[in-house]
Amino acid sequence: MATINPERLLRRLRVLAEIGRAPDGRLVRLAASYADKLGRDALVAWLQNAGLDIKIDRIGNIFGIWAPKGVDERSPVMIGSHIDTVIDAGALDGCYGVLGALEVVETLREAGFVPRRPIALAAFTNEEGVRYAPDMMGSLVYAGGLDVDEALAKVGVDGTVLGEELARIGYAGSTEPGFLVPSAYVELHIEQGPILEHEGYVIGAVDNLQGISWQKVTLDGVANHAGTTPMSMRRDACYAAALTIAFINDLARNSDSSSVATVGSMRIEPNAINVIPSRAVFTVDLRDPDERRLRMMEDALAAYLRGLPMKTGARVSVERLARFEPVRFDERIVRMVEQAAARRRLPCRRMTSGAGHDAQMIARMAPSAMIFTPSIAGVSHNPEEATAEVDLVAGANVLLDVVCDLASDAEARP
Ligand code: HGY
Ligand code: MN
Ligand code: MN
Repeated sequence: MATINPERLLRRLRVLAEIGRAPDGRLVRLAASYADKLGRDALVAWLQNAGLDIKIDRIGNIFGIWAPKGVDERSPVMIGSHIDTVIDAGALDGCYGVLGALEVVETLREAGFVPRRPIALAAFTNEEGVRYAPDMMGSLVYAGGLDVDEALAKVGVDGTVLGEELARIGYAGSTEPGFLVPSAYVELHIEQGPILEHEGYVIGAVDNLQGISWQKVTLDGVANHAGTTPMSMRRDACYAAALTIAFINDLARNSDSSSVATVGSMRIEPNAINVIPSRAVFTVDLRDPDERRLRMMEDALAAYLRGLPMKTGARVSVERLARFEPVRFDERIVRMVEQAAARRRLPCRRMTSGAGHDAQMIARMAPSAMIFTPSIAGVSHNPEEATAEVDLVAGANVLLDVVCDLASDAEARP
C-alpha cells in the first residue's frame, strides 16, 4: 500500500515546532504575531517547493493548490488545519494537519497520481482565538459565517487590530475568502483528549463536534482598604468572581453529561495585596455535544449572574465572544476514514471532537470530516503534547487514502 514519507513529515513537524519559541523556551505563535509570520513563511516556502500555486486570502488564510491541466475548473478536495498556537503550546495541534496534508500532496505527486479534481491545502488564520476572538476565525470567515471586514476590525486582548497585524506581517492577502468551494474537506488532527489511547485505538473517525460558548464576564465592585473595611461593607469583585467560577465548575462537574466548563483567563484590578478588588474580568468556555444542554448551562450561568449583585454588591456585564452549535460531519467521508483504517488494519472508532476545529466551520460550505490520532496521556494545549510517531504516520496514511478516494474514482490508487 502507498505510504507517505515518514522522515519528511516528522522532520517538518520538528522544524515548525521550533519556530516562534519565546526566549523562555515556550512555543507561542499567536495569530498574526511576528512568530506566526515566521511559521507562515516556513510553510509557504514548503508549499512553493512542492510546486503548489499559493493564494493568501483577505483574512490571511494560506492555500497551496494542485490543479493538473483540465481539472482546475472543478471544485477541489480541501485538506488542512492551522499553524497558529495557544500560549506555551505543544508541537502538533493544527501543525500535524497542515504538514500531514502537505505530505499527502507530495506523496501523490511523487507517485504520479493524477487527481480528477484539484487538491487544495489550507492553513487557516487564528484557529485558536487566544489573541482575537472568536476562535476558528479564518475558517469561519472563509465559510461565510463572519464578514471579513468585521473580522479584520477585531481588537485583540493586547489592544491590537487583526487587520493591521496581518498587514504588518505581510499576510493581508487580496483573494476573497470562499474563492474555492471544496467538494469535500478532511482535517487530520491529534485527538487532544484521552479516549483513543485509553481504549487502544489508533484512528478516530470523527463524526461530530461539540457546541462551544465563549463569554467574557466583567464584575465591578468597589476598591477599599483590606485592613479597615468590615466584611459586611465590602463589594469585592474577586470574591464575586470566585463564587461564580465555583458555581459554573460545579454545574459541569455535577451534570450527568459530558458538559465541560473552563475559566481559563482572569484579570483582577487593581491587583494589589492590600486593596479590595474593584474589578474582575474572566472568560467562560462552555461546551456540550448537545445544543439543548449547552443552552441550559448558559441559562444557569446567566441566572446565577443575575443574583450576584444582591449577594455581593458587584455589578455584572457579559460580552459574548463566540457561539458555535454542535456539528455533524459527512457520513460518506466518515465511512471512507473507517474503510481506509480497516484496509490498513488500524483499530478505528467513531467519536465526538471535544475541541473546536476548522472542519467545524468548513462543514457549513462542504461535506467535511476529521481523522484523529491518539494524544499521549490525553494531554494537549501543553508543551507535553505528544503522539507516537507510528500513529502520526498512520493518520497521515489514512488521510492519503481518503484523499485518493475523494480526488478520483475509488479504485484509482497510486
Ligand atoms: O478551543 C478550541 O477547542 C480550539 O483549540 N480552538
Ligand atoms: Mn487545533
Ligand atoms: Mn488548539
